[in-house]
Amino acid sequence: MNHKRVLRLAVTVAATSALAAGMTMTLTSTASAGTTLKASAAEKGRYFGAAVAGQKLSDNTYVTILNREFNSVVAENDMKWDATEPQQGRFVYTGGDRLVSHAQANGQSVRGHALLWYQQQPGWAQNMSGSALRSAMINHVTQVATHFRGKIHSWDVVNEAFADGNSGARRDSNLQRTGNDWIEAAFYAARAADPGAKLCYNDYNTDGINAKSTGIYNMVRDFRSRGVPIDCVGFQSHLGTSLASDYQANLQRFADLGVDVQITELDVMSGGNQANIFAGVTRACMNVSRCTGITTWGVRDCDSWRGSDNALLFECSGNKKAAYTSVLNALNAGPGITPSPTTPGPTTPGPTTPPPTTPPPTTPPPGPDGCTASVSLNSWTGGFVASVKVTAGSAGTNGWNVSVTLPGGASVTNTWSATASGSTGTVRFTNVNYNGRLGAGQVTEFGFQGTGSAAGVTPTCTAS
Ligand code: 9MR
Repeated sequence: MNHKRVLRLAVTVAATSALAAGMTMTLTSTASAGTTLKASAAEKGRYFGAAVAGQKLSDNTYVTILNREFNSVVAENDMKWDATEPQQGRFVYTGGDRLVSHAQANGQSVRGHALLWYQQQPGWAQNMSGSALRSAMINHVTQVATHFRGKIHSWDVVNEAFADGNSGARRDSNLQRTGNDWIEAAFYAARAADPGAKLCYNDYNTDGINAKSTGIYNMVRDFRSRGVPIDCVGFQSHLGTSLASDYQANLQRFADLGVDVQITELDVMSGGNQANIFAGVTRACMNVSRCTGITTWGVRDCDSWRGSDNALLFECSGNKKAAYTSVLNALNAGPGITPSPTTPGPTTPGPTTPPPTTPPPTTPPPGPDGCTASVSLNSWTGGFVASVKVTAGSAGTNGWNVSVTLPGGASVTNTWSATASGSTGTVRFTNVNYNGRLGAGQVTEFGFQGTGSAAGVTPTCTAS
């Protein structure tokens, strides 16, 4: 993304310190006793995290602060598509695994960032389009989420898919051009690969109620109403010299949709307001019971992608800044929460497919009655999205196919987590390589989108 750099305000250190000191006095009477960011956040049922650049893990000053202050980490770059699949089908997990090991050794949870993004794609993906890109992208989500299965607290499944400005629309990208349903297809694939991870949509310039955040809000509301497995929304919060007055109200309206919210990439332009803005963001999170954690995008000013903005909580020397104190005080003053389970969407829960690397223990024999299928439709004038649930019978499946006979005039335009043969009349959907093998009674889901009407369709499942 291209953030506009705002001119840094010249403000004396004394003025910044005075602000922080004032805040300390106001809040001490109600403050709890946490003395590190992670302890104070944990007392209130939240995490406090930092983005970690792999090469910094050999810097002692950096690692000392990271382990003392933060109980969550996210890879600044190491889990992105260009890092994890530099050539199609060749997966590299060195950087991501190193961060996960560091986190496990130091009691930190891990955010995954980011399965799909229009930036930092490997060259081969940048050059792809259409159904080839759609399969490659779903395979990427499946493979990476499967590799890190059980180790990730929350995944940024899709990053920065909405346009800046007043349109409230999706951003144009090669991913978007594979069909508007690419985001939900990614969430279904991520859920199937790692059912235990919270699945988030993440974006920037969403720091208040504006056209972009409203576009995202409408997507999340739609996903929740149709049972698309989304659990959380990340607000990056790369901030300038002011904080929108409706920052908290914006978090709250998303939380009211039944998703968790998280501040995922916080950094703030230095200057007179820095400490206040950091505190304002922290207070907003504390005041929203579904705001489960805050991550700063780096540790020290000199670790930040924002270079001379001095946008973080620690000086390069490791000293705590006034902004650090203001965040700590806001954490200590805030109300606590007991993290609640994600409210399931009102329609279908997420699919519970076992990961592709774990086949059922025995090879089930084929049988004509080996599976059943049911469909849930979301229809509008002229189109529909169908979510199909496949349930294996008592013998399990090696593979499956589902036939659907569409009414005249209806046509399939997109399919995810299955391969379609035909697009009109009787359309046959066959499992893809990672969801064909199901143990007895196990369930997987696939979906398709179409034009026309699919009212009344009855899917028939055959196991192989
Ligand atoms: O901090 C990251 C920087 O090291 C990379 O060069 C850059 C590549 O585009 O991405 C930065 O992180 C971005 C994050 O992945 C998504 N939101 C915006 C972040 C800052 O650009």
